[in-house]
This record gives sequence, C-alpha cells and structure tokens, in this order.
Amino acid sequence: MEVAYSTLLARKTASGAAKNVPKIVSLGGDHTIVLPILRALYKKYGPITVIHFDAHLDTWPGYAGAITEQSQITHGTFFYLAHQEGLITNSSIHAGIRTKLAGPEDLENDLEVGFQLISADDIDDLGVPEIVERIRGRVGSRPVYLSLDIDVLDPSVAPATGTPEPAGWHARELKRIIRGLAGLNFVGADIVEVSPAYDFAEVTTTVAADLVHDFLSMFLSGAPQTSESRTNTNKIATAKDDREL
Ligand SMILES: [Mn+2]
Repeated sequence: MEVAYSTLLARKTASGAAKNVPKIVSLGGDHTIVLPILRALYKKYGPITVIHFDAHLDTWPGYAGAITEQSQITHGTFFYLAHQEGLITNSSIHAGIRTKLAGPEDLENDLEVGFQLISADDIDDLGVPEIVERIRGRVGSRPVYLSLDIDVLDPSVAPATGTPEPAGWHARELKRIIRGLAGLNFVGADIVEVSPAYDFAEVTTTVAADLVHDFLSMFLSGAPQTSESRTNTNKIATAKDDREL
C-alpha cells in the first residue's frame, strides 16, 4: 500500500503541472490501510492532520489477544501507531463517535494521540453548522487527510460493515458536514469498512459511492462554501418551493 500510494503521489496530475500533487481517494476495506497511506503522505508533506469520521476512536494502544508485533496492527490501533511513528499532528479531530469505552483511559489516550472529539449526539446539541466550524477551526490550513469509516452512519443507512453501532448519523447530516469542509487543504481521502457481502439492496454501496462523489467535487472545487453560497442554495430551494406551490 505504501509503495503504491507513493508511486501515485509522484505522478503528475491531469493538468500536468508538476506542483499539483495528485489527491488520491482510496476505497476499502479494512481501515488499517490508513497507516501505510499516512506513511506515504508523510514523506511528501510531513506530519498530517486527520479529519476522521467514525463510530470508533481507532486510537487504541494495543489489542487484548494480540501476541505478535504484526497482530498489534489492526483497524482499532492504526492511529496510535501513526502517532508513535510521528506521522500525524496533534490537531486532528474525530466526528460521529459513539463507541463503548473500556474506561476513561481510552479518552486520555485519544487526547495523547492528538484528537479532539465530536460525538454522534453532538449533531442534536450543536447542529451541523457548529460541527463544521469546529472541524474547520481545529485543522486550519494544515495539510489534512479525510478518513471516513462507513460505520459513522447509522446501521439503518449503512448496514454493510463489520462493527455496526446503533444511533449514528443520517447520510443527509454527514453530507452537509462534508460539503461544509470544502476549501480545506486536503491531501487525500478514503472511505473504508464497506463490506458489500453484508449489504441489502445496495443500500450501503450507494451511499458510499455518493460520498466519494462529494469528496471528488470538494477536491475539484477547492472553494470554501461561504455564507453567500449557502444563501444562494436557500434561494434556489425557495424558488423551487414557490414553483411547486
Ligand atoms: Mn474505523
């Protein structure tokens, strides 16, 4: 994964300008792929800031039952390992978290790894605009990698995943938050933990593909969504309502 990612990063973009580094969107699969991706991005950009959408922290320092060095590397530990290797900054942020904790030490460790935390319930208490502002304020203009575990969505919206957690976000809420992140200094993105074998009527794969479309639109547009463009969107919606009335 690391060699493949580094190889693609070294290629020119479609525009051909050497200074334009390709932005790669990876589809998975096990979330562990983020560790080699971060190793490759680090070589290009230095320490990376991460925006992480997930039900779980993925910052565990270890794994009960992991008895070899290799078995420590899992989809629950890769961010801890990335921190140990110095690949990520301490300005990262999780969103959509609603995991069961082993104890307060899980959160203490999470802070140590460099993450701030927005919980799934914050969608009700803070709302979409405040969540967007917190994420934008946290990462600033740093090179940022977007990692989206499909289990951030409620299992009724995205059932085909390995560790489903009830009471997650709806696709509409997640899409609004992601659109609000346009204009940040993204260096790559992924959508992971989609398991088509467990899907029903392609519900999960449809929403996953739709989110990837949003990533690509965001990468290509580059422009932040301003309050003016939000107002314009509202105007379009209002005009449509008037027509329907
Ligand atoms: Mn995950």
